[in-house]
Amino acid sequence: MQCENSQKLFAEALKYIPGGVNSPVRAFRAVGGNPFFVKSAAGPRVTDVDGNSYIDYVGTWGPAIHGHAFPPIIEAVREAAGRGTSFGIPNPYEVDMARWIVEAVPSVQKVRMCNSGTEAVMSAIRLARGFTGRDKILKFDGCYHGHVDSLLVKAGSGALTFGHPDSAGVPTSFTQHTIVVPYNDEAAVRAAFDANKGQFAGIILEPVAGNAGLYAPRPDWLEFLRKITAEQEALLIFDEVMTGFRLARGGAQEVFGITPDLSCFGKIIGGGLPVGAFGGRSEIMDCLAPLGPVYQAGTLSGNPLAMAAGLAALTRLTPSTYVGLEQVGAQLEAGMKAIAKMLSLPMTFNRVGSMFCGYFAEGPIWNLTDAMRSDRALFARFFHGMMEEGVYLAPSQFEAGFLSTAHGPVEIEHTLRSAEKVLKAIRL
Ligand code: HOZ
Repeated sequence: MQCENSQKLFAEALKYIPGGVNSPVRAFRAVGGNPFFVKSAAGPRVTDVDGNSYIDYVGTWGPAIHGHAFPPIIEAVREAAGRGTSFGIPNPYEVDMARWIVEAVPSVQKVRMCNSGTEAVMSAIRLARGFTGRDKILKFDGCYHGHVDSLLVKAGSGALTFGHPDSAGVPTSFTQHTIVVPYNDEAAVRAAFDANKGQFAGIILEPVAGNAGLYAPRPDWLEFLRKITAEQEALLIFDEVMTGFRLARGGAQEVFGITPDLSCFGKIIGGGLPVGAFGGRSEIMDCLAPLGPVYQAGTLSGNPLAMAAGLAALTRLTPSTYVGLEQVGAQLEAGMKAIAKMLSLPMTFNRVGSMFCGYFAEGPIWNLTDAMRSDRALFARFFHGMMEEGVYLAPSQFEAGFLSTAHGPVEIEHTLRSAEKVLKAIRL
């Protein structure tokens, strides 16, 4: 495989950018080697600056639900850009976006736009504290909610991949109000509430945990969290930055039938442009400035390009989108499980709709401790073997894979053929 141009760019990037990347998850340090540089992307594929083309399961870490360079998004951005790229004054797209989200997600009566998932979560936490007058937040190990200071405690994603789940640079006093317990563990949540009576502003979680690989909520887990937060007058905050509009039009909360108090969004709602949003019941959202005392702001919030791109993406999501994604996901899952069985490989393939992760470990995998059992050296060999076959997975065991409407039977068959070949070659 030719990689001269990518290597040259990476050497240059290393001179000016820490680690050569603008977000750690793009680095290949957990699997070895160097990242490639993208020249272009279309549909289910990315093409690098050396001309190698890959079926892409990163999907820009979630936003690309329609595949890359989706024509309606490109057109919408072009049209919006022609009228100006930012105003710092309200624009009509913001109203359309807010209405669209409120109509799609019944728990959201009002929504505020911001510029990233991190900002959405940071703001939702501040709002929960302002609304309840309490400081403590309960989170789960392996869940990642962006690089918010107070939530970089036993965090997933790059923080976990690169061995810093509790980031340096965050004063202990910033995290003293963050209590962390294992995902899918009711007893631990009960004990945390008992030990901190009347002090929790809320619980924040990914309703499907997608930042330590992927694990689903156990049956009744989300119902339990809804019940205990209501009893304890704490808020239930769903981080749907990944799952929102991906698992269903109304996100994971629609799939599992739960009504959170606050929800955080990002990724898909920006159509690939920088975006975030958080929303919930009016009585909570109206605590935000300028109506209330909780301050939150942003020069580029509601940016017309991001709103136009996001609306182009959201308005193309139909019931058949999710039926199609489920079919493709089921084909991938069945194929991967059959290969593991045929090769007697200890492998667990977790999938919820169009999000998935294969662990090199016996299942079930319900939390971070389970996920940590995966053979990461084997994953690294699998990752590079798949790249050789023209399939790009996230360069870490602790990330979810994403399917798009542009992935079809052709891509899945190629992926399965490649996986069988690579696994046969590297199996222990
Ligand atoms: N949630 C994404 C990965 N788990 C974030 C991507 C990034 O950190 O760049």
